[in-house]
Amino acid sequence: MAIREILEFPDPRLREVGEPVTVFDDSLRQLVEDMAETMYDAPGVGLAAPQIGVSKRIFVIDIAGEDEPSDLMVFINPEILSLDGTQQWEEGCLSFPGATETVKRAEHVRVRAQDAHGKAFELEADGLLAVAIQHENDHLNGVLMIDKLNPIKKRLFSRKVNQARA
Ligand code: GNR
Ligand code: NI
Repeated sequence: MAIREILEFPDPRLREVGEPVTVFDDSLRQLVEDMAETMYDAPGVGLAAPQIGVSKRIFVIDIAGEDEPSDLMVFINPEILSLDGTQQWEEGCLSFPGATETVKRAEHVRVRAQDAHGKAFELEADGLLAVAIQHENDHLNGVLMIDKLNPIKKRLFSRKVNQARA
């Protein structure tokens, strides 16, 4: 187990499109464990492999509250099957530390993915879980939350990111 360094915007590795996972072996499961440990340490509700410099189609999510037992979800080679409705959520991203902004996304998502053993599953989500799935899936395509903002919010968000760094 190891905590990995989280890359920050504008690291160009955050813009790469992740490669599908083809081998489900112990080294993959070690990588997933490192991702979970890094996410819990941050702490964050999700983490995508490109955020630790691994250009693969893998993300982890845990939206359990502070007083709830942890509930790690692992998504490998995810495919979004459907998106419905809209919702706005105040989002943060570990690659933009110290800043949040409201992002418009689908309210309801259906996703198919594989677990760390290669077993396929399907999931329907709404609320924060749906937001997190869309946010993490975007990372696998080199898309970041700043790309989802209109020009005014983008300006505000950039200022908050720079202030948090100063
Ligand atoms: O920790 C995180 N919080 C969060 C809050 C609202 C919507 C999405 C997220 S994901 C983020 C962690 C992260 O950067 N994942 O890529
Ligand atoms: Ni993020």
